[in-house]
Amino acid sequence: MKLIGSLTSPYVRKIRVQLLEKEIPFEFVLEDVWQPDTTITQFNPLGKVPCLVLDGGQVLFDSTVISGQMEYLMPTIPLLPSNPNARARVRTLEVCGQGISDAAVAILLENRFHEPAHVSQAWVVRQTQKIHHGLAYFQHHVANMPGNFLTEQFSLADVAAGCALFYLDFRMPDLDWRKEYPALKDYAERLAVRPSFEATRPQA
Ligand SMILES: N[C@@H](CCC(=O)N[C@@H](CS)C(=O)NCC(=O)O)C(=O)O
Repeated sequence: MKLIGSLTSPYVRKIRVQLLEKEIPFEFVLEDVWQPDTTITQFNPLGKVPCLVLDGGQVLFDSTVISGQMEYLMPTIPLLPSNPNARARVRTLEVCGQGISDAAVAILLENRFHEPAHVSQAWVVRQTQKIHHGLAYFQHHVANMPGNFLTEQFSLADVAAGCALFYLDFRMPDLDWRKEYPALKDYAERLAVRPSFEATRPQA
């Protein structure tokens, strides 16, 4: 099985963390989708990573599709509960993590593709609000959970949340989210020491 991605993408990291947590071996193939000679569209017509090439040759893209299919194909060390309601709760939290990453990426690209004078502040504010609302939602869940995670046990929700929180550290350090969301600070410390997160820290 081959995972195509970059060392900085929060979406790629989500799949790397998931596969490490599940102890599934995979080949990691680096691809810079921003280079003109990228061949990524051979795998994903949308030109995005992650893409997962299964041993039989089938290609999956979009990290949420990949994460769900990995749980289905490799049910040992599950990161999703079997109860349908509990499962939907975890997947909704996973998408919240995804959305925080989406908002941070949208801000990054707004700044990357515009001269400073043409950056839309209204757009940046809108995306920043999504980040804050997502963080508040996570904080609410962590604060109401007697264990250490967003739900009863470590799951895809925590994988996505960790990838989003650490992506904010990496790309938006000035946001300083730990000050405003102290319960998430402790939560992130618990996630950061997991070998799966340690092994996948983003590198510029
Ligand atoms: N919803 C997608 C988002 C993937 C995504 O946006 N990946 C970025 C890397 S961080 C990318 O490849 N961007 C290239 C582009 O937008 O053209 C997922 O969850 O996999």
